[in-house]
Amino acid sequence: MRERNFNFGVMVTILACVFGAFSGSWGTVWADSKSEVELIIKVNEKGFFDEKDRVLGPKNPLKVPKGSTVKIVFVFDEAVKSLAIGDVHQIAIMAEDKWTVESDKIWFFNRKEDITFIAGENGRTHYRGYCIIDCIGMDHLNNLVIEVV
Ligand SMILES: [Cu+2]
Repeated sequence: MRERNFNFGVMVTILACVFGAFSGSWGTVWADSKSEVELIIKVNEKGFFDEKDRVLGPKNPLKVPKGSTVKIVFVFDEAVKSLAIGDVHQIAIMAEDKWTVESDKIWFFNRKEDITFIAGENGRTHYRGYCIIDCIGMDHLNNLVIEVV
């Protein structure tokens, strides 16, 4: 009887571990909206735009909840008729303490890249996004603003 109970305990522990591993890998599905934020940002020679084509910048900052995992998907959005269709962009996000994360390059044949970070980690309150490649739109791709709220 004792041994049975012991085995049952082990089984529960194993199940708990398996469940824990699964819930971890399915975190994106189960997480509530506050802990995970996904933003899609279009990048073109005119600047950074949200999904509704509103220009993003100091007058229209992105706001992300403190402590949330923020995934930003940068999408290459140059018009086919524009010279900038041949451009390459690579976006860096820098916090006020100079902590930086960079996307991989986006261009005509690789249109989407994402970055992920924890909003407000180490007391950070805001981030700035800019293209680190000399491109046609470089004067407009220098002031994406992300505020931690
Ligand atoms: Cu660029």
